[in-house]
Parts: sequence; structure tokens; C-alpha cells
Amino acid sequence: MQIIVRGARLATEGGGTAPGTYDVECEGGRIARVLPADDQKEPPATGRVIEAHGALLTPPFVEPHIHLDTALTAGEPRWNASGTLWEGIACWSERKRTLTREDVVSRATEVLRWQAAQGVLHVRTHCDTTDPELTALDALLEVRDRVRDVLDLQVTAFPQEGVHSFPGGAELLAEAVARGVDAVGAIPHYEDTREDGVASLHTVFALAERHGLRIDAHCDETDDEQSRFVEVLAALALRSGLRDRVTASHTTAMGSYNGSYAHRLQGLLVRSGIGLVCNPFANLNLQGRFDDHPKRRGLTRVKELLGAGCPVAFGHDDVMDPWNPLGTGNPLQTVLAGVYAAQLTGPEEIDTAFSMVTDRAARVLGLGEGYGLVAGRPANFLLLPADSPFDAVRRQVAPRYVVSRGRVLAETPYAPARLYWPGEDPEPVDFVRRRDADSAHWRRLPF
Ligand code: 17E
Ligand code: FE2
Repeated sequence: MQIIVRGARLATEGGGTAPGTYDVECEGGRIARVLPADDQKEPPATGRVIEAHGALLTPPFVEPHIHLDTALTAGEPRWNASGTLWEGIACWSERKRTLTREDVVSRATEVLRWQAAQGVLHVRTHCDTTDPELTALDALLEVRDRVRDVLDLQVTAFPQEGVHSFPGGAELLAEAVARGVDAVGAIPHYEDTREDGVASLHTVFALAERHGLRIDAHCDETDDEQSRFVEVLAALALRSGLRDRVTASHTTAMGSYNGSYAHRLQGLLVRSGIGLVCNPFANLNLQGRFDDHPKRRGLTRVKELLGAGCPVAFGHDDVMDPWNPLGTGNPLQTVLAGVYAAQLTGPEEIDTAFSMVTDRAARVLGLGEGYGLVAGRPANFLLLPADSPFDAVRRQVAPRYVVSRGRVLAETPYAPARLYWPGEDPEPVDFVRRRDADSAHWRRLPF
């Protein structure tokens, strides 16, 4: 059925809202028209009309970095007691031996359903290829096909235990590529030697170039300020011409580099055009574990990279696995963590943080014309009961409607708390400031 949204505020690229309100009309699963709102116009006889009452219409959330193969395995067979990346990898290595295809399909699908219900319609997952059977890889490729009508899933072949330091690691990565992944990954800081780490990146670029794939490397996910593989990744991206088809994930060591080196590196990152993903939950949890006080935050230089014009996104990374025991896959929680961890607390910075799980993340994933509130593009969007991205982040609202391919895929009733303050009539509380309450017309959104 054709959907028409009337009278919505529009989220703009890069954060913020456009002046005025708009009508958005869909046809055949695509956005047909985006026009200034017109209440005089008769709604069409067929189709479903959603009166937005000034609520915020935004392109869907984009999850630029998640591990769907490891999701929902926390505590199996044991919990990550030290909280380090390295013990997490060891826990997962034990769990990996018991994987079946059904096990991975069912956990990955469950988390994708959680994400879809919360408005995530584009996901890039990593999938461990250091398994001689490639069980998880086959499972996630199957999931990618099964969910195709609802959301876009990119699968990255991720050699969790190394390309050159794991027996057969390079062959397994090549086999994963042959089975049809979207992107190739690496983990240079985990390889036995610096030389192995550099060699692994050359291997990955050779594969990506031969098969026309993107690259997304876990890179320098350590507090070791000597871990300097992102310069290699960026230089190869520049020289190969792959440029914005390359992503550097985590890059937490950048938070420990000296200013002189960081300055030089930043220039190379800008020239290379690569995107970066910061995963605040995982790295606030994993990093700093070998520090006494003062303890490092252990995140990449988000504010500086944004300031230099690099495409930077926020990812969730884990949902209930050895690297993060919590999580529901909610991108607004990721943003909230990122705002504090990266100190993006100015009003424009909070809008920017929202864009790091919407259009900035779309840019990192290379979604191009497959994303955005523009006529001709797929009719994928969210109606948020909020005035602005800032407001959505602060009040952590759930999307009233999630529209995918022109149909309502999920809805969350707008349900404020009810306060029975002594001596007063019961009152709804939704954390809108009393002085702004009269202008919050979206409170009239239908249930
Ligand atoms: N594997 C890894 O190397 N780093 C991570 N943050 C996760 C898995 C979640
Ligand atoms: Fe990761």
C-alpha cells in the first residue's frame, strides 16, 4: 500500500532539521515526491496517510559495525573475566568450536529483528573467517539473502585470529571472498609481528582489488601507542584508488598517539578519503584495562577526525557477547555513549552525533543513492516523536513508525509515563520541558 507522510519535519544531512514541514509520498517502494506540507491538499483515496504533526522524519538508522556471528553468546562457555579484547577473543574461540549454521542463523536473525524494530535498515556485519569450516560465514550469507526484502546487510570477512598468524588464515579469507562477501577485513594489531600485520593489509588489498570489494579492517584496537597500522591502511587506500571504499574500524590507539604523529596521520587520513568507525560501548569496556590511574578512555580521536572532515560513524559492535555483556542493538544508545565518550556535547555536536548513525554512517558504508529522503530513492525512513535529532538523542525516543520499502515494518506506540503526584491530577510525563510542551505537536501522533 502506498504511504503518504504529511506534515513532517525533515532531518537534514550532517545533523539538524530543515525549516518548515513536508509531505513525503511513496510509490512502488520508492519515494515519489518530497514537497512542502500542504494541509489544503486532499489526501489520496487509496493508500495509508500518516499525519506526522511536525514529528521528525529521518532516513533509517545505519549500523556500520556489528558482529552478528558472536551476538548473544555472552557467558558461553564462560564470561570474559578480565574484560580485555584478548580474553574476549579466547572466549569466542572456545564457543566457535560448537557453532552450527542454525545456531548462527537464529542468533543473527534475532538481533537483526531487534535492530529493525528500532529503525535500523542498513547493517554491516563482521564475520569471523578463522574457522576451517566457515560455518558462521555460510550462515550470515544465508541471513543476508533471507532479510533482503526488509533490510540491507553487508557481510565483511573478518579474520579474527589473524591472516598470517592463524594456520590457513589467508586461504580461509580467500575462500570467504569466493563464497560472496561484500567486504574484506583484517586485524593487523593481532598478528604476531608488525611485519605480519603489514603483510595482512597487502593481502587484503590484493583480494579486494581482484574481486571489486570494499575493505573494513579492525585496525589498531589496542592502547599500544606503537600500533600504527592505520597509516598503512590509509596509504594503501590512497595508492590503490580504493579510497572511500575503505573503512578503518576501532583505531583506538589513535587516542594514545603523541600530537606530532597524530597531526601527520590526520593529513594522510584526509587525503586517503577513508571512513572511520568508533564503537564507544566496546572500547570504553575493553580499553584501559592494562592502565592504572589515570585510565585512558581508549577511543579514537572522534572530534578531531570530524573537524578535519573525515567520514566518521558510530557502531554498536557487540550485542551480548564476550566483548559487551549488554545491548539491544539500539543506535540511539550508541549515540548517547558516543556523545559522552567523545565529548560531543555542544548542541551542533549532538546533532552531528545523530548523523553518525544516519547519513555519516551511510557514507562510510557507501550506500550512495540507496539512502536518503530524496525522490527516486527507496522508501525507507523513520518517524521519530521528537523535534530534532538533539531531542531524539536526549529523550532516547523509539521510532513511532519504521517504513521499509514503502511499507510499515515496525511501530512503537508513543507512551509517556503517568505521574500520580500527591494532590494533583494524573499527568503524562515524556520529558519534554513544560515550556516547550505546547509546541510539541507530534504528541498528537496516532497510536
Ligand atoms: N573482535 C575484535 O577483534 N574486536 C572487537 N571489538 C570485537 C570482536 C567485538
Ligand atoms: Fe568490531
